[in-house]
Amino acid sequence: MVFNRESLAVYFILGSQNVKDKDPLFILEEALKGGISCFQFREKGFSAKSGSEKYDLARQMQKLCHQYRVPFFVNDDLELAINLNADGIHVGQDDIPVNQIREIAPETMKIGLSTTSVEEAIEAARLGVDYIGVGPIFPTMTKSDAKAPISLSGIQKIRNAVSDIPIVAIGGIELTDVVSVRKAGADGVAVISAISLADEPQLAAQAFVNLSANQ
Ligand code: TZP
Ligand code: MG
Repeated sequence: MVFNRESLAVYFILGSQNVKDKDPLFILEEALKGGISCFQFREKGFSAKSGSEKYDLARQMQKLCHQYRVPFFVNDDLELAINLNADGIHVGQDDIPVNQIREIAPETMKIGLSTTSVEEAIEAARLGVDYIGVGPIFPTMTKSDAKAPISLSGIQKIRNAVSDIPIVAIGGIELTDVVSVRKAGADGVAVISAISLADEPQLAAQAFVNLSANQ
């Protein structure tokens, strides 16, 4: 599966906890039809699946992603990522360190790391991760322990500090933010609720894709 900077354009993230009245697999397929460029399975929180239920959902999501030739990332769970031979793993600052991932995971597995400050971004670049997540940009209802929003100026500061590392911006991003987020220096937007809670997830995804073209 090809993963590069362009893969970050419309990076959709989903777990079963992020849906209301629709099946997560249905939402993912709609988003894929809409043209998302990357996907991350993020099963988190009190209602999150675990064990074989989590594994089965991940496997089905991976299969869908690959039908649409979209890279499949796993959040946090390195064992799951390895068992599925996922295209990538995404970790936060408090998760398994990047150097440890490299010791255990196949060399081809891409690594994404969440950052909220210039210092964290510089360290991530030094570690040579494949991309950094930057945020939260705006307030978000989706992550209960999210840090304070860093706004568009936070993206600019990080972009200036790390030169060319691929950046995906996350946190409270809506359709109307795409152009300004890209202008601030991000290579793409990572979204959960703007697609997962949309009445028509395919149309929402498509709108993100259209707004991201020519950026
Ligand atoms: N990390 C920082 S903000 C966030 C994560 C996982 C949640 C993003 O969700 P939404 O619904 O796009 O604001
Ligand atoms: Mg984490």
